Amino acid sequence: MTEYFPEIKKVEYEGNKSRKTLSFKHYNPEEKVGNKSMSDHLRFSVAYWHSFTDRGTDPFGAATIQRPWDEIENPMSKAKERARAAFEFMEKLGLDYFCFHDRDIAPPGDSLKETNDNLDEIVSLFQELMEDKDVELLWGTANLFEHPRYAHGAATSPNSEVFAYAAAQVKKAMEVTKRLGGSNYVFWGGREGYQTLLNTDLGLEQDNLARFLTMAADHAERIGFEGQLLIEPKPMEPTKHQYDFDVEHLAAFLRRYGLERQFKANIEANHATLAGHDFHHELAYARENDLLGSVDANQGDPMLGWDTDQFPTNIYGTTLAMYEILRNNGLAPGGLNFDAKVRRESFKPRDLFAAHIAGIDSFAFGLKVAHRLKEDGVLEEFKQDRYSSFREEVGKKICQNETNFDELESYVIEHIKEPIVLNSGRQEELEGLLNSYITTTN
Ligand code: XLS
Ligand code: NI
Ligand code: NI
Repeated sequence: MTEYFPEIKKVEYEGNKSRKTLSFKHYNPEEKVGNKSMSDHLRFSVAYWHSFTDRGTDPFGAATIQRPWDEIENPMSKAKERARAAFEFMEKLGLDYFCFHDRDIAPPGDSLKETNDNLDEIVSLFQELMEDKDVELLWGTANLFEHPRYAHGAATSPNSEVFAYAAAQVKKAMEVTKRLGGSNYVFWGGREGYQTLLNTDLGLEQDNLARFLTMAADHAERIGFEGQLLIEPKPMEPTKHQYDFDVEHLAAFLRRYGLERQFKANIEANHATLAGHDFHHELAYARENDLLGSVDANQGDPMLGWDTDQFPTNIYGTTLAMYEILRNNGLAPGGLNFDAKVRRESFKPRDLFAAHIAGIDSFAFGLKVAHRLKEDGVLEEFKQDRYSSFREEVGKKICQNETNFDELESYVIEHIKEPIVLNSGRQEELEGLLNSYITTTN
């Protein structure tokens, strides 16, 4: 059997004293953190598009990425070799899951029928490889943004034939996701939005998006797909304004169209920052709204204003993310998908391994810190105390919806002595405390 990455051996856990770059310092899959193993907490997944299909082009430059299947000309043979190499990669890293778009894994044909046949052939190979390498599918999705037919959008295109084509494409993508035993199915509406309101019927586009998602949920039920349906918010890029701007917009949209029970959110760190939030905010907001389904784990560059999709290495960020995820009782059936790509200057296969190792270790480290923080209960205790006035007297009445403005006015006149005494927010003290948890050896 061909070995595609002979220079890389199986990546092992060596502990945090090791300086061997291609080893895990923190991720020890079987090690228990609380009552679950690290691999059960983290459910890491590789993103097929960035890691195996992307070529490292940018608006100014050609492909730079070097991969063992580069020289193969025939598109189907190339797709097969790429798949075999991808599964070797996952096995060597001990990754349990992967995610894909329909068009990442198989080349398009001249008609939808031919395209679907190509997809089916590759999916059969995936079935074999998944069994052989013990890897599962976290989620599948359809690429509804690359082909020129989607220039004006897919479900929100002004052209009804494009809507129909997108529906047919999603139908097939859901069916192959089911065939591969996918735990989730994702909708990311990169072109579901607008560039200018001068040419856009906002009301019809939003209604059509809801119609599309309703049909998709119905289809999932009809074919017996039991996975979780996820929508991935992103405020912009490629479209100027995208309808699933952030979790809050998504929550309002789902409730407006009665879809809140069928869908959850797939939250991407770099999309949160593009929306002017931090990752922590989006996770917390989703958790509070019972929408936290899965995570696209990456990070942006604070100096650059776009979706740079870098591997997550900021341990402060991964700690806070894992804190929210633990408070959510984990992500399953969702997981942590590395929707991240190596820089185009990091073009060797070794870079792809090193990038995943850095991301995996950053989240494993964050998990361990977050677990201690949660067990000790320091932040939650502080919050309990901060809001304690809502558990007694007038505060209790407010929370039990048992008062009104008239009564509150009388309460102020009769009982409140000014100035009202406030407690300090103690932000810096808490930040120092968080740092002390991060710097305590894991
Ligand atoms: C793009 C998105 C995309 C989705 C899947 O910014 O992150 O990669 O995750 O279509
Ligand atoms: Ni993503
Ligand atoms: Ni993204």
